[in-house]
Parts: sequence; C-alpha cells; structure tokens
Amino acid sequence: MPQNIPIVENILNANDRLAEENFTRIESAGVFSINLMASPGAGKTSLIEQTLPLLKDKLRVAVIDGDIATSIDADRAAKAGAQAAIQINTGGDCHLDAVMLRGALEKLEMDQFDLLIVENVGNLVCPASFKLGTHKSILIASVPEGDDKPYKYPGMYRGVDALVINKIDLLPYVPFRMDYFERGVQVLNPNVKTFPLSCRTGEGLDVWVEWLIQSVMRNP
Ligand SMILES: Nc1nc2c(ncn2[C@@H]2O[C@H](COP(=O)(O)OP(=O)(O)O)[C@@H](O)[C@H]2O)c(=O)[nH]1
Ligand SMILES: [Mg+2]
Repeated sequence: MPQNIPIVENILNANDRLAEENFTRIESAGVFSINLMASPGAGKTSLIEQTLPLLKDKLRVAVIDGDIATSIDADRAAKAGAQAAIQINTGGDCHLDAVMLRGALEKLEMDQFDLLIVENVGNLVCPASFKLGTHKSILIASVPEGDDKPYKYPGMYRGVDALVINKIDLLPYVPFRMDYFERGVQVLNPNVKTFPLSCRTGEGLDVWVEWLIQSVMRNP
C-alpha cells in the first residue's frame, strides 16, 4: 500500500474528531448550522445576501466565510445584515477544515445566534472530504455550470443533505437539461432535498427560507 494513504486517513480522522467538538460547541449553544459548498461563482454569497433580509427580525445569524484570500464575502454578508461576519483566509487551501472553523467559532459568542451559515471555499472536490461539524451540508449547483456536474463530481453530490439549484433565471438561455441533471442526482443521493431558485429574480427563495426557519425551529 502506498505510504501516503495511511497519512491521509490520519489527517481525515483527526479532522473528524475536531468536527465532533465543533458540533458539540454549536449544538450546546442551541444554534443550527449549515455548511454551504459550491464551485466558485455558483452563488454562495449571493444566496447568503438574499437570505439574510428575509430572516430579519426572525433569526439572529452569524456568517463564517472561507476564502483563499480577501474579506470580500464577509463584508457582503455584514452589509446584508448578518449579526456577525467572520472571514477565514485559508492561505491557499482549497477547503475549510475543522481546525479553521474552530478558530472562527472561538471569536463568536455562540449563544447570541440562532443560525450559523458557513460559506466554504469555492471548490467541487475537496470540501466534501473535510467535515466541519455543522448540522447540514448544502451544495449549490448553478445552471450555467452545466447539467453534467453530478456525474463528474459524485463525491460532492453524494454527501449533502440539501441541494440548491441556483440561477434558474438562466434556464431559457443556456443548455441545461433539468431531467438529466436530476437523474444524476437521484442515483447518488435519492433523498436529497432540492431547492430550485434564482438569487437574481427571487423565485424559489421563499421555499428555501421556510426550510431554514423550520430547521432552526426543530433544533432543540
Ligand atoms: N443570473 C444570475 N446570476 C447570479 C445568480 N446568483 C448569483 N449570480 C451571479 O453569479 C456571480 C457569482 O456569485 P457569488 O454569490 O459571488 O458566487 P460564489 O463565488 O459562489 O460566492 C455574481 O456575478 C452574481 O451576481 C442568479 O440566481 N442568477
Ligand atoms: Mg462567495
């Protein structure tokens, strides 16, 4: 067996243990948490920007933004109404991991919030392997990325609890066979909850926001 395989397994096991600790920390503060993953440009920050105003006066939201560089996304989240917005710069890493999330959680007074939204680094491969300790993993696919992505990135589609299909306003303009896309998803993740929506027009956002609110309410 090549020597690097046990080393990679050890790293992932250590990450899983820390993710458990993060989960306990989030859970014991009564916060519901989501890990938003997607390729760059799919609309992670846009979804946060469109969601926050609809949660105003209903939920207190903290956003943790992961990026290779800059604090552009955390600034956008703060402007959109997040009660707290923290940027993690990964310094080149293509994903967040549980250690990075722990560092960000330490900066938050967790009992001040109802919902924690983590925006992962834009990438359709690596974030799937690194648990963070959030309640739900959510993938955002977007129409212009193409309808073949479930077939090409099965690891990402297999592991998520919910799937947002963003930019449906572009369906008339770009080739995207929704039935082909959905067949690919169905094989990998038959019970995944799906939210087709547009951050541009607002279509479908109400269903997504209602699901978020219900998820927070169900969280003890
Ligand atoms: N047409 C269209 N454009 C969108 C939609 N959502 C986001 N965008 C655009 O897609 C680009 C990337 O969005 P952003 O939220 O920064 O993506 P992120 O890299 O995943 O955080 C921006 O130019 C957005 O304005 C949508 O629903 N429809
Ligand atoms: Mg972003």
